[in-house]
Amino acid sequence: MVNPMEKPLFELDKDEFKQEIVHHLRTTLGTSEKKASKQAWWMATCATINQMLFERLTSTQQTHLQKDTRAVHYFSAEFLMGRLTANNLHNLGLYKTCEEALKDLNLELADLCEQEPDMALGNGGLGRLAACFIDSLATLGYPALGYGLHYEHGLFRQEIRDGRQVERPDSWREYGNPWEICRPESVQEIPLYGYVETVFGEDCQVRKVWHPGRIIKGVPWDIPIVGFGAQTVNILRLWESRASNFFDWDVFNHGGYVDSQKEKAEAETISKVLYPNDETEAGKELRLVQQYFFCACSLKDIMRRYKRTHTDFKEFAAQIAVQLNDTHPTIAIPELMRELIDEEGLEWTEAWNICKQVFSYTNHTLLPEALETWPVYLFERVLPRHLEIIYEINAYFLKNEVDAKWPANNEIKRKLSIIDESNPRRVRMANLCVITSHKVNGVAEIHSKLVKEDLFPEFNQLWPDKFCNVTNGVTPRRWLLSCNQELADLFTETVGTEWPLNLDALRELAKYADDPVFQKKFMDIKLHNKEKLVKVIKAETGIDVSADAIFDIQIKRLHEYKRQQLNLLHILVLYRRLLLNPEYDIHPRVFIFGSKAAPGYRVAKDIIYAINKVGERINDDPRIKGKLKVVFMPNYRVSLAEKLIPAADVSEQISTAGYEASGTGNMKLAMNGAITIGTLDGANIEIAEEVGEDNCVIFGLTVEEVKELKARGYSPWDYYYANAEIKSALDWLDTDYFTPGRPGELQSIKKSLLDYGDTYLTLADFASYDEAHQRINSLYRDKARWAKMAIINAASVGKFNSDRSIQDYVRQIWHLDKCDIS
Ligand code: GL9
Repeated sequence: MVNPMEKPLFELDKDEFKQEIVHHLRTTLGTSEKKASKQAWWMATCATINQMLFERLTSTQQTHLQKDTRAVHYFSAEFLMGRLTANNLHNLGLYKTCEEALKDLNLELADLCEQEPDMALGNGGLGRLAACFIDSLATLGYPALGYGLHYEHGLFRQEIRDGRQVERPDSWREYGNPWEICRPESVQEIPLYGYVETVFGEDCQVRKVWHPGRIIKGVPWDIPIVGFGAQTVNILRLWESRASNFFDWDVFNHGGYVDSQKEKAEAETISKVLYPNDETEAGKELRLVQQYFFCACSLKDIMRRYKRTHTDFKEFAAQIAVQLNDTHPTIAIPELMRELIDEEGLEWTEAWNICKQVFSYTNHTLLPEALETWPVYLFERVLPRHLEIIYEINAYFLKNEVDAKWPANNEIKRKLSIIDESNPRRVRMANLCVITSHKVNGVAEIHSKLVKEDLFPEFNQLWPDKFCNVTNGVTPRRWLLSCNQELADLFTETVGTEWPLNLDALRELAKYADDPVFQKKFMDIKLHNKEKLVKVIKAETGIDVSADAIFDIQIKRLHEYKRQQLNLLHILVLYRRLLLNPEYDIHPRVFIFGSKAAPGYRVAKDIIYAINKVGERINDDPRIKGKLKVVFMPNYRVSLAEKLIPAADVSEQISTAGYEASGTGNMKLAMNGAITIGTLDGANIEIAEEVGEDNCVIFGLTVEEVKELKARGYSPWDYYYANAEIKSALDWLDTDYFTPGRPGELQSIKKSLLDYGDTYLTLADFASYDEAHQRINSLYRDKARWAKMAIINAASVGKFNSDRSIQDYVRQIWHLDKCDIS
């Protein structure tokens, strides 16, 4: 069916599209129709798409320059883009044209799209949020640039061997990537290491001169970001590190060819790999160097652009907004100070005033282990001049702000200081962010409240207007239009073509929530998506599952606070019930997991192992007659999420209240008609408000109750002894029932839940979680009731469009104007 929302934006019809693809196959790829591999056909298709993309890219960049627009610069160590082919086609309005052109060539577009490796330059929610945000910025027509790192290897590929996670390198650009453009004309040189000299000028002024020990070259790669409707094409600029020619020649001329190669390898290490840690600070020198490298390149790039139309810095803050995506790019603050003072000759106060207006900071987590701090000695060695600047900012802040408000209060000073005075002394990046930024936002209502009240209460007293909330969102173009085309077509038929831009338009669907004809259409699509997933599961894991079962999905990074172990414990209890009572009445259920663990996070990896081992036993047990299946999908990533989400009946959002800042998978699943089983945490709270408490299943302790229980003194043993099912399930893990001949292999999970105190209150929430699952079971059996809930979910999540998030940022923080592209 031709999608009626697709207005042809370019006068390229099917036959011309076809000709262009063949043309590129021959001239760009150097092959022929007879010999071409699928990969070559995919590349030729991308080259054709690029023809149209580049035209728009050029006109956008020219217009922004001509109109001298204010722009936001989104600084992020991660951009989890996934695949771009289908998305670019949808946003250009050319998906169906391309699909038909390829059909004429006996090719399937969807099949060619599978050739594209994911661009996995991020760990999880934080990186994917950045990707959704740059899509929305382009869609809404705001001048914006994404700035980040061009990692040669993105997040590791996960293999499962005998149930265990094994990390393999990801090589997303091994055979070239058609979406990136190298820009050698905008290369930057970045200093590192060395020492600082104090110089007294003729005017008796003291100047600081940094003599770096090394210079690294930063090479920019641009990824065009097409907005939906393709008016604006912005860029994502990613920096790759190389050895600077200057240093190479020096060593080379002294006969040091081998040394020069070493230098080259060292320089290239900087952008080699993405750190795979999610919500934990790595604390490694290379990580600090990565952060500095991309921030310094980006700021120099901003300066270069600014200077095309300005001769002084009076307009700088009016033209430039920089958003710091978490503390990872904090080093941009002292770097801009250094540029303005040391390189451009501004006065300290002048530079500081500019920084305060330019920067704003998004906090993404309250977990203490995620708050970045760097040892002072490391800073001193890698970035000596920046340390001096930080000391100066700190002294100024403690004297003029802290001492003015709390005179002679050393305790508060110690707490708010950028320097943590313990041994070794450390630089607190979050404090530097809060002190400098004009706005600090959390990512969901509850999270923003906790940022103010629990994380930064004194800063909030100092500057109450600084703190605000911007609830996260996701782009409905990727997470509905592109990944669930049948449902998208049904929505377009029902409410018209506007919903990918104005997701609130889906509210109309609620009118049909009780209509049996519409319910059937909706649920038939869900069934079809489940049938497609059944095949993927079989191909990836060899496990047979039935599309008639409830597909219950938990997909997210593995972390104890996200509580995959709670899901597992419940599966064990269900399994036991079925063994004890073969008549135990439940609707068949498939529990599906997708998750990567940080390579150094032992318990997380043990949980993956346990899920796989418990799954093997359950899936092979004829006694339970297929009522229960457990599937662990290897290598969870964006492109796999696009297959799982449209097929989900139940969305597991079960973090301990107060720990998940927002979550964004929760939004994508609800958008595709899954019912949330969730705690009152992060954006779950706002989702429940939007869809109504009748249309989701809420359980567990609230933030307040979690705090109270912890204050009272929580003992997991109480629950272990009081609840016989919990006890039996946990004791089972000590046996060799799931790991025949190797007892004790699953012990660490029981230990973490009992001996180590169950930090995330898994056992405390178990009974409530179990009861919630029984509600799910009975709701599902009422087919009409379930269909109605699913429809209302899809109809009610307009708020979680990332376009709305971006409008909130614009209104509260960036103050940008839209720019029409002629
Ligand atoms: C996270 C939070 O944990 C999520 O709850 C939130 O939705 C996202 C986006 O705001 O940010 N913070 C964080 O460090 N990660 C998140 O997912 N982890 C990474 O992706 C590295």
